[in-house]
Amino acid sequence: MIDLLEKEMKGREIYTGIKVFPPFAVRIDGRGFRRALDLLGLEKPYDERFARAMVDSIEAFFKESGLNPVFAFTFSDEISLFFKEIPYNNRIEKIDSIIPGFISSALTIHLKLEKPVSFDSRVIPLGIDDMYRYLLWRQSETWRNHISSYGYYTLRGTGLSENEAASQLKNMKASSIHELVFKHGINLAETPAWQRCGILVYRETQEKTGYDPLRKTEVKTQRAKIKQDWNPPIFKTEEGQKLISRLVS
Ligand SMILES: Nc1nc2c(ncn2[C@@H]2O[C@H](COP(=O)(O)OP(=O)(O)O)[C@@H](O)[C@H]2O)c(=O)[nH]1
Ligand SMILES: [Mg+2]
Repeated sequence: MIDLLEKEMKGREIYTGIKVFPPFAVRIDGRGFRRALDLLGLEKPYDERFARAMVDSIEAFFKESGLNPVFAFTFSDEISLFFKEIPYNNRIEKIDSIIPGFISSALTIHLKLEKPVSFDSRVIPLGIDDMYRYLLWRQSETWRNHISSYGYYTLRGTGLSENEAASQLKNMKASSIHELVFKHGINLAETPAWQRCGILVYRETQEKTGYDPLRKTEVKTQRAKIKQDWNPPIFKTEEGQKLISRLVS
């Protein structure tokens, strides 16, 4: 009886067979973070403590999740992680639940939150070459987000309501937002690089020289370290292209 029931119920788990062919990216985005972060009294539009908590959560993912992303890119409340391989038989259900679950938990710890948070998650199949183009897209979104969020909070600061600021912003060109923000004392070309270009996280192997007391010689060892790059190149430049092709290969 129970066996039959189990068989029938297992049969209802109809999405378990959906899989992705690597390589792929996973993008997660904080759910309702506008309100959630408002409650924390974070600096607007960018708060370094929040960015640090996001990046430290990614670093914890590299070190402690048992999964092996090639690298990750983050700005605002979103994270893209890139994979060439993943356990769980490449099952979408597993990927889309474990990754946002891990990051929600890590972020809760790092920000010492008192209310729960969540992330949505999607899987994006990408060829190796598409990874670069995907990154170009997310970095241009980083730049657009940077301009519009400074514009938005500058307009709010002049006394406009949320709706007024949002609708006025919609009708403004990037160059007039630059001008407006500049009049209020902020040069958008000189804000911290991570706000303009995002943050990369990846594994880096470092050569370390140690001393072997038995053989009485110097020895070189490879050590993997997680690197947080808060000043990544603009990906569409030659330098950026080189870095990304090194990371994906
Ligand atoms: N105060 C503050 N808010 C941030 C920061 N980074 C992201 N956010 C908020 O997170 C939101 C992310 O946008 P989106 O995902 O579209 O909105 P959501 O649906 O509210 O998560 C932004 O609108 C900001 O309000 C930060 O560094 N400081
Ligand atoms: Mg969000």
